[in-house]
Amino acid sequence: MTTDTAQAKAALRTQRIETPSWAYGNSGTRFKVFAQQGVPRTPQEKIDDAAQVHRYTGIAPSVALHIPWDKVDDYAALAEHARERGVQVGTINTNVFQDDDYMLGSVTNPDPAVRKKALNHLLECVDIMDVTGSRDLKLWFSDGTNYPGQDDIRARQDRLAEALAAVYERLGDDQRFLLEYKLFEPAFYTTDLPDWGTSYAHCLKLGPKAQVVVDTGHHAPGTNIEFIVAFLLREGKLGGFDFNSRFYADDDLMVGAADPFQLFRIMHEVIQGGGYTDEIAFMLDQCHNIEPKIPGQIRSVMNVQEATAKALLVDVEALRAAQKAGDVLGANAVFMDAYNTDVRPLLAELRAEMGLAPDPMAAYARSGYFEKIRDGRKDGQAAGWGA
Ligand code: LRH
Ligand code: MN
Ligand code: MN
Repeated sequence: MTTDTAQAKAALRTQRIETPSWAYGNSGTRFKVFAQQGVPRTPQEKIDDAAQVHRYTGIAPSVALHIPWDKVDDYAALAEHARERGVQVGTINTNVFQDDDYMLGSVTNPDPAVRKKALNHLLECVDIMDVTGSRDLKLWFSDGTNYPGQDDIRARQDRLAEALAAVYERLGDDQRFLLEYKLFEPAFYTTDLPDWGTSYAHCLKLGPKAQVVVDTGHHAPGTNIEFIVAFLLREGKLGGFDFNSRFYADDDLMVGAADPFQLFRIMHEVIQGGGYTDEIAFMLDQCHNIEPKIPGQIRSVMNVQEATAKALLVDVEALRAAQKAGDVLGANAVFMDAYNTDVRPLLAELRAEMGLAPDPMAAYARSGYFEKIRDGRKDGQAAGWGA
């Protein structure tokens, strides 16, 4: 390993990972939501919990909101609350999937009144961004059909394009939207934005403020996600990630839990493709159904950090030389060498240099914060996924 660890550490100091407000609230599957002790009762308390993740990792300084799950009367005050806790409000996530009106779709619904309602919500979310100072609007649509013949596939694309153009128009100079795709669920026959190519085509037509976001749980099993990342970065169309991991479908498990090697391969493409910058939003999109939530987020942030550290340790010079020489096994060995490096001592050292405890999980456990919220938040249960 000839790569300078000081260089890797300097790069790791600049890393920023955004945690999602909904990870802190109760969540579950469609079979059962298991309520946990001490979960936040308000958006403010979700931000308080997110601030704990930043406090112990040092690299999670913003929290994404989901509207209306995090609806408040005064977003300026909410942003101020975040600043007081040492974090910022980040991406604003839209929600046009939890209203009876959206049974047959939101912006692609055959009924123009429903389309209008959905579009109004998206535009209201941009109003919120103006107040919170958020740069990114995340758009995910549950739109699609369950049965062949149910609706016109091309007409739905037209309706989608029309709504996206209206949102694009509304964006300020320093704002962008990130367009998310997902293979299936809740629609099972067609999904109106099923893959990166569809998202890319819509974004390309609109311009630079429309970018694709890759949710790592939204692909068919076996999909080569790092190829998608490499391609989108090359085209200047990768806006960010929703990180999580999956064994089967959109499992929303902790990133790096199911397949840490995949996460390493993705981070390798990010770094080599020039995507290790603030221009790319590195977000978590997860639920902690059976594990405690704040430690679940801390562990996830650490998993991304570990994969990043390994990717930063790839001896790129040796890799390029082997690739150029057609040395298949040599190139693969350089790659695997970095992946197989135990970066935990390096990260512990980095944290000490940053004035943090070397083991964020242990430091949080010792802090007494959980006992405080368990005892203090007794009168109510927070809105989270499915609220
Ligand atoms: C959809 C999704 C999208 C939503 C979030 C709660 O599966 O990934 O990003 O906003 O889950
Ligand atoms: Mn997502
Ligand atoms: Mn998802």
